[in-house]
Amino acid sequence: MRHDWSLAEIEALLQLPLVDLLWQAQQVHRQVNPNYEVQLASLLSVRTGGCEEDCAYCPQSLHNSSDVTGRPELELQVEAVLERAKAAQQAGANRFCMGWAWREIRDGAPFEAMLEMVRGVRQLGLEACVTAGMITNEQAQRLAAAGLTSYNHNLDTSPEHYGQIISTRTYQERLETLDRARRAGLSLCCGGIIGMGEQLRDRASMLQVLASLNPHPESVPINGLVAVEGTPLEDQPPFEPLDLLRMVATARILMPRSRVRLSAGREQLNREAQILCLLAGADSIFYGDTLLTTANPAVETDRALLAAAGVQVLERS
Ligand code: SAM
Ligand code: DTB
Ligand code: SF4
Repeated sequence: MRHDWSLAEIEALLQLPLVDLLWQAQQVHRQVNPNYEVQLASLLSVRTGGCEEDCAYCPQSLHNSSDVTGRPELELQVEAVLERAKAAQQAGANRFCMGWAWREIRDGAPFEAMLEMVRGVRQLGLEACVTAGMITNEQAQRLAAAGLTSYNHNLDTSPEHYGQIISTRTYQERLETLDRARRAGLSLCCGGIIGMGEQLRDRASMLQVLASLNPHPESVPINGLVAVEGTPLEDQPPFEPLDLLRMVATARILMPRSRVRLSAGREQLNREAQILCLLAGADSIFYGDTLLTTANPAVETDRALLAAAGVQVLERS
């Protein structure tokens, strides 16, 4: 397990002839996941929109004119959220991820409700993941005590490209949030996005920061930008599916034991591109017809995809 990958090494991996990159990644993947088990993680937006941060990709930012109104307000609806978790479990999910469009967690009734939601999801026997912005040490500890499996906080892009994407939160603050979650004993879910105008070097640089974390994040979501109308990135050209495949394969090589999650952007990948990702190292997908605010493939479509690929669904982790 290495944490000292150089930028040059990672750039070289990302630029290998595709067949060679896939072969290397497959060897690692098959060794750590011989049954090609894929974890199904369902997402629910508990608190949608109105976020103070100015993330250029995000439809939920107050700074963007994207319309995310009309979503049910679930912040204090513990029972309604747990009903959704049960439904996700019945559909086959084994991880339930909940999102809050917040800059940071603030103490108070919505946070107490979040803790209840985490307890409830864990009682169902599901893994629970929360993504809700920056946290304090005490909040991280309370989440851990409630049984939270994992805290999601993405790097999004490289330190070098970051200034083009977000101005209201620093890269260093992100790393500090990750450190607080880690010190509270939480697993980390941390990854990023491609297709935001970054160079290959930026992709390598983001992967380098991820792989330098010790231990590696237990879960690494690789997102392709969903270019949403009303965001500054609405006119970005679509990401190249094979570039997403290269990110997945390289993440698998750099972080052999991490769960590499094929995340946003699957609606822009055909079935064959997704199967290549499952072959090259992705061992999790978001499952359910919406991500937070945008569309994800239908459950039946994903069942058919997994069957066509011949992979197994992870029953219990
Ligand atoms: N507010 C919290 C935060 O930023 O940490 C949690 C929610 S935020 C929506 C979670 C992650 O979703 C972001 O860090 C980003 O990586 C991803 N994301 C958001 N909008 C996206 C988009 N349009 N395309 C791809 N990924 C996106
Ligand atoms: C992650 O890396 N991707 C998920 C999850 N973690 C929270 C979110 C994707 C959001 C895509 C845009 C939307 O649906 O709003
Ligand atoms: Fe969106 Fe999270 Fe950024 Fe808020 S902090 S704008 S919810 S990505």
